[in-house]
Amino acid sequence: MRTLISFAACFAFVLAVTAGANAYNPPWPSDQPGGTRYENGFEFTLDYYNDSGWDIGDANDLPYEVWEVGARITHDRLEFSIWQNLPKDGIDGPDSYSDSARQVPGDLWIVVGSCDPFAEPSDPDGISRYAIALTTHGNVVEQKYPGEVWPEVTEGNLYLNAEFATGTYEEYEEFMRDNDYWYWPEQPDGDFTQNSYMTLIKGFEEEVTGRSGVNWTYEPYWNWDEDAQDWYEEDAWRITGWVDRSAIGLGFSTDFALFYSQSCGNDGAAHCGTTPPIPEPGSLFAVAAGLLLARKRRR
Ligand SMILES: [Ca+2]
Ligand SMILES: [Ca+2]
Ligand SMILES: [Ca+2]
Repeated sequence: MRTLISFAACFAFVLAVTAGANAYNPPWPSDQPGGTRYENGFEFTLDYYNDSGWDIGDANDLPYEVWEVGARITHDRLEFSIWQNLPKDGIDGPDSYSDSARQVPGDLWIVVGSCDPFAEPSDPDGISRYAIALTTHGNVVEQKYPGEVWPEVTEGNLYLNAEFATGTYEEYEEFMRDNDYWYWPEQPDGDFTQNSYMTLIKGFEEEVTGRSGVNWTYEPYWNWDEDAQDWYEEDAWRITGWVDRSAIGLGFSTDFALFYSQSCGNDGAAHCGTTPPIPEPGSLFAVAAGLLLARKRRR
């Protein structure tokens, strides 16, 4: 029963487009996923479009979709940007457990010390994992976690040793694979019947305030319509924010990974980056010498 309901929800789109060949072969960017886009010093990793459901119910002609996740490294901060389409308050639609459930955005997961967004925290390997609450929420996917009471988290705050919930819908990967649809990234559990992406914070050891922040902006995304062979604007929300590098131990020449998925856990998107190396003393000297020279010339 769960399977049937979930197909009616997140997978309704698959039934609608199965007849069309190459439904996931947009002309641009042809190198999704793993393609890169640059904007204002940000580097974005492009996810597939439409590796998630659309038409999640007649009332909401809206897919569960994530298009890209990216980062910009400044001296003090890691800044992030996520382009996806759920509004902050979420929307009502069916899921595997109920005809009407609230689907909400997930939280941001940050792995420091590895490019693998699913790397387990490990002291000897210098890998740690952090979460930033992208919305203020508590126990929002209670259908999957009956009886559990999650602590409330606050939009923009940083959480240490956070526990993650996984997706609400089941068998997404299996269905996509069996129907030759693409999705990315691979989930880490090797189980094609469970949506094991990290979605929402469901517990934590420590809450850190004032070291991170989140901002939501309505910003349409250009999507490709395979049937019409043309671009169209999709309702979308962009989530941007920042975290102090020192708050997450993100030093020089260090790999990090960002991961985001909505509460249904179907479409996930990941980005890997590396922070710049320690500036060499020689280059600092050159900068200092240049400044002195400039001052001397101005005199
Ligand atoms: Ca996607
Ligand atoms: Ca899985
Ligand atoms: Ca994806």
